[in-house]
Amino acid sequence: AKDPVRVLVTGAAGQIGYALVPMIARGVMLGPDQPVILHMLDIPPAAEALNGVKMELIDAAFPLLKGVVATTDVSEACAGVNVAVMVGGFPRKEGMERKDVMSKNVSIYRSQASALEKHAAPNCKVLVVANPANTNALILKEFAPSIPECNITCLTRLDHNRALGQISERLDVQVCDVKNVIIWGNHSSTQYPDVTHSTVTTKDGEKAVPGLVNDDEWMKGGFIKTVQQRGAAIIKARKLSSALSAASSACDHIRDWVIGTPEGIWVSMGVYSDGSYNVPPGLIYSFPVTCKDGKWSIVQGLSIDEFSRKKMDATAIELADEKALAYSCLN
Ligand code: NAX
Repeated sequence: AKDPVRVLVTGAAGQIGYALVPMIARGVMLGPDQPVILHMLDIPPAAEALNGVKMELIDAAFPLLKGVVATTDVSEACAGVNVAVMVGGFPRKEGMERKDVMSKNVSIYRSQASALEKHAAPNCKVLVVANPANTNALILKEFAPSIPECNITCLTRLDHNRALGQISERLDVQVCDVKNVIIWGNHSSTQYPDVTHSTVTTKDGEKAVPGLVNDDEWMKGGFIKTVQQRGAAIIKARKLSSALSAASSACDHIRDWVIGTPEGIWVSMGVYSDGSYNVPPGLIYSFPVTCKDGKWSIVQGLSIDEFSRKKMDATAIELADEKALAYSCLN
């Protein structure tokens, strides 16, 4: 039998946490033969609720679940973890300035970076979900210099999956037959969902999505907007933000990273830019990646048209601006 993998979920008493921990305990994230030990962190006001989640995990009698740590102590939460999913953060409340929210999250991600650096297993893989996801991941990277930068990522897989979903609905094809959409940039409304290179598997082979859709106005307008604004649409409908889709996408992100992407398929991940596609280095930016042997690499050589270039640059500018704001909160 395999040794258990320790998976940290921060903000585990929250909405996404409640959807995510049972998925992890069922093997959705790391596979049906991989035992796990869940480490759940939340803050003291949520300690009782967190303990309730622990009780439910015990009650569900998951065969793969070999232990549960539920704590409000960051060091204890990070001890020996192999995977860290950072869902905890400070939400934007009505009337709050952008800078105030940033400042709260910078201080959270700064201290959790140090705790991971000190206590996590070497080679721990980190996924930041909490918003502003890209910039929280960047702060985490800056304050955990001993964690290899390739181990620090943020979630744009939900946006990626939303794009697959929209194409599938539009073309009335199975979502599993749609592939290779791209989310470029920030997990925010400036993200650029790009279908230029995506294809659909049909009985007559692979067909390019732009040709099948054959509606430039939709691809450059309605489609992009729907994906960008999907989070807001969910809030409007549910009076709560996306949770099950976020949790499921976080599992997809880690699973593909650890186990590898299928041949011929790429996915979107927020990773530290190396300057590929002329995206400024020093930002956590969402790129198309393939994964193998536990490592991601950016898909190279895709053609970028003028429309795409503009969108990719605009979201990079927003990220540079967020980075500057985050740094201004450090003093
Ligand atoms: P909730 O408010 O339900 O849960 C957040 C939890 O984090 C709470 O239990 C809170 O007590 C805890 N928390 C706060 N500060 C903490 C700290 N310092 N250490 C540990 N835990 C702490 O929010 P939820 O709906 O679960 O969303 C969580 C985060 O995901 C938010 O920042 C949200 O904006 C972000 N999202 C990111 C998405 C993505 O695709 N990257 C999509 C979904 C979601 O909107």
